[in-house]
Amino acid sequence: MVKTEAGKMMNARIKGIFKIDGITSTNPVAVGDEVEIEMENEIEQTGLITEIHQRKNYIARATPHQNRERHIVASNLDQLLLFATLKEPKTSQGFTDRFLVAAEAYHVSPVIVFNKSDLYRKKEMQVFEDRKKMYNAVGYSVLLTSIEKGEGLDELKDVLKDKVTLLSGHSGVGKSTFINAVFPELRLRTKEVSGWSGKGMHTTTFAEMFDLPFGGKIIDTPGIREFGITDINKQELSHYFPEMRELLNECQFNNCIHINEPGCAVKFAAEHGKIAMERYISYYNILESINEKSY
Ligand SMILES: Nc1nc2c(ncn2[C@@H]2O[C@H](COP(=O)(O)OP(=O)(O)OP(=O)(O)O)[C@@H](O)[C@H]2O)c(=O)[nH]1
Ligand SMILES: [Mg+2]
Ligand SMILES: [Zn+2]
Repeated sequence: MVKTEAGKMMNARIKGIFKIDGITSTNPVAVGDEVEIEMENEIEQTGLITEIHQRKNYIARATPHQNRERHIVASNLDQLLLFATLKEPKTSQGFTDRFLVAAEAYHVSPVIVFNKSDLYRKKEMQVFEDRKKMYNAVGYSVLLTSIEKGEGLDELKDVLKDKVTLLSGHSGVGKSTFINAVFPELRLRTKEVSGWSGKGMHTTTFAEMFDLPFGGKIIDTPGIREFGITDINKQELSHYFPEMRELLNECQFNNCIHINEPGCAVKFAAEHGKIAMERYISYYNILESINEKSY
């Protein structure tokens, strides 16, 4: 579906093979792309995509089954809004950190939103406070919302104003519910509360971009279970942890991957509480998951 400069929505198809930036992906055209179209069928008002403009940036992830394939999640973004929840469902810190690494690697600034605060008891509030403190120290904004109760919504709208935002996170965290709260008239499909099982089917099945009434655009996406890192090698991973990035010059070896090397400033910082141990563990887990063979 494309939107013309005149604001008209129309169905369009792609003809031929497109290779953008010399990369192959499972989806040649992604939400957020700017394209040239020709009218293909006047009666049915359908178009033909003839050209995809150079992307300012994009976010890509490994497709779950085929590690070599990559999927462009969206393109031409200003920021990434990661929806997380600490209950129904639980978003792990490891998942959050993978997303943050992708945001850093593709130069899209991230904001973390903890939603469903109405379900948090003392224990979850403590986890929220700890994560907020940890991520703020790294330089990331962290918001707390209850879309259900309308709490934190105004603050969130301020973050979105006049920007192109990709909304992502696990299935069931409330992404579409949030968009419905901004545009009641859209009536996007969201999961029934009674049907909530903690797992199961995705409610949103394709990515879609909406113009925000107060300026800016937002892209709703289907929930994902895991964010498969792609395009990043072991050597550069620590560049995408801002708190590690600033220490890299202090490691004894310039090819240090911060695990067992002597004179490692990053490991020293983690052991002495200057870098959160939880972040260092995420770093380690991501490092282990990177398949060097593909480089
Ligand atoms: N208690 C509570 N429930 C919420 C809140 N926000 C959303 N929900 C509920 O969470 C469920 C899932 O919401 P969706 O908006 O469908 O989740 P989604 O992130 O779009 O999920 P996918 O489309 O599958 O990726 C729905 O039953 C919502 O009503 C909240 O702040 N508090
Ligand atoms: Mg949804
Ligand atoms: Zn090191």
